[in-house]
Amino acid sequence: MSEVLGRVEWSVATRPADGHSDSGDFACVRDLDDGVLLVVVDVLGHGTEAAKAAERFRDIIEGEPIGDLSLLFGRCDALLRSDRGAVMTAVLVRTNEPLIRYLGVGNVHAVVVRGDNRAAREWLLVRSGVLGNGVGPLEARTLPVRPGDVVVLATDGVHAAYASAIDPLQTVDRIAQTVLDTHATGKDDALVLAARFAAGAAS
Ligand SMILES: [Mn+2]
Repeated sequence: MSEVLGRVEWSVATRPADGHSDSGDFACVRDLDDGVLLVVVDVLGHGTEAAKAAERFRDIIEGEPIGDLSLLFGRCDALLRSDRGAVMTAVLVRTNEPLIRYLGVGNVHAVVVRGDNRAAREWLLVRSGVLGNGVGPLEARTLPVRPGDVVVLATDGVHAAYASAIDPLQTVDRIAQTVLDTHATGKDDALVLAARFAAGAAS
C-alpha cells in the first residue's frame, strides 16, 4: 500500500525472476531533514546470492548520510568494489524546491509523467556503468516538477516500454502494479517504484 513522506506519496510493486523466491532488486525511501530520497537498486544477477548482496547494500543506503547525490554514489561505488556490483537510480525531492535532483548509474530507468498531460513523458538521463566497477566523477541533474506529476522508476526486469502503461491520474499503488503486471519480463527480478509529488511548503 502507498505511503506518504513530506510532499511525496509512493508505492512499490515487485516480483522475483521466474523460478525464484527472492530478489536482488530493492527500493528505499528515506525521510531526510529537508526532503525525501527515492532509491531503486538492481544488484547484478538474481536469486539468493543477489538477494543477500541486496540486503547488505540496503543497509548502506539506509544508513549513509545523504547530502549530495554524487557523494552518495561515490561512496557506494567504493563500498561495492568488495561486493557484488549494482546499478542504481536515486531521486532527491527537497521540500522547498520546484524540481527533483537525480542521478543514475546503469539501467534503472526513470520517467516523469505530467499530471496535467499524460502524453508528456520525460526520461531521466542515466549514465552507463556499474557501481563497484569504478564510475568516476558523477554529477546530479535536475528536472522541474509540479504538483500532480508522477515519477516511475523500474529495474530492467521491466520492459523499457513501460511508460505507456502509466496513467498519472491513478493511485500510485495502481500505477506501480499496472506497470509491473503489464511489463515485467519474468526473465529477471522486476521492481517498480511510483511516486507522486504534492505541493511543497514554498509552492
Ligand atoms: Mn536486473
